[in-house]
Amino acid sequence: MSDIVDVTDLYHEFGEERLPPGQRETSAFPVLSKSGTPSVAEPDVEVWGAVEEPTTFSFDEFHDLPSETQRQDFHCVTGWSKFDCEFTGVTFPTLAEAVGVTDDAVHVMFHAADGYTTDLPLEACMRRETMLAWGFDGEPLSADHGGPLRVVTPHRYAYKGAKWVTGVEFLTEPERGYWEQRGYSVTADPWAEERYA
Ligand SMILES: Nc1nc2c(c(=O)[nH]1)N[C@H]1C(S)=C(S)[C@@H](COP(=O)(O)O)O[C@H]1N2
Ligand SMILES: [Mo]
Repeated sequence: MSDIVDVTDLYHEFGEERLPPGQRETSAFPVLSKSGTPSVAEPDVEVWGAVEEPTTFSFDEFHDLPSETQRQDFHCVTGWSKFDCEFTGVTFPTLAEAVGVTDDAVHVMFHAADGYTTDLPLEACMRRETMLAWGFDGEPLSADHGGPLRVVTPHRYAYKGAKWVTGVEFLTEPERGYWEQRGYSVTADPWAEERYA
């Protein structure tokens, strides 16, 4: 894998240290799922809402969009951070460009095969490091970590990254996802320790 885009320095925008406050670094990659690993073969990715071209991508069509590999950090709200993860996939701005986001879009809801949802303001998504990833460290992303396709958000706590993602909904009004309805932060900036709302 050549030409890895290193975004591990993005913390400069948010804080002093690469490791956000209250986090400890781990080399392991724990699995956190609300209800186990669903069996997902090759999901369609449906994109709808405030877009010019609502589109359902087959996994192959999605895979054919322009993609890249990034070196990223991963921060779980329960207190662990894993540095230097290599994720391969489609950046959120690339997806947004493909469907044509309309001017009234302000928020995004991600939908997943296990019923999980998570929401973010549009501007937190429209960043290169928000990716829909199918590869991890040069291999297909494993099922436990959200394979075939998951979202990663290295600038936000990792609950913003829906595993087994099946849908991206552009919203004209904010709505709350699974953990956000249960008291977790909508914005979820790790350097501001935005864990709870
Ligand atoms: N579909 C789905 N995505 C999910 C979750 C989940 O339960 N279901 N858990 C979230 C949480 S709380 C975290 S910390 C990360 C964990 O990703 P990992 O299991 O690859 O470490 O996935 C997030 N995405
Ligand atoms: Mo989490």
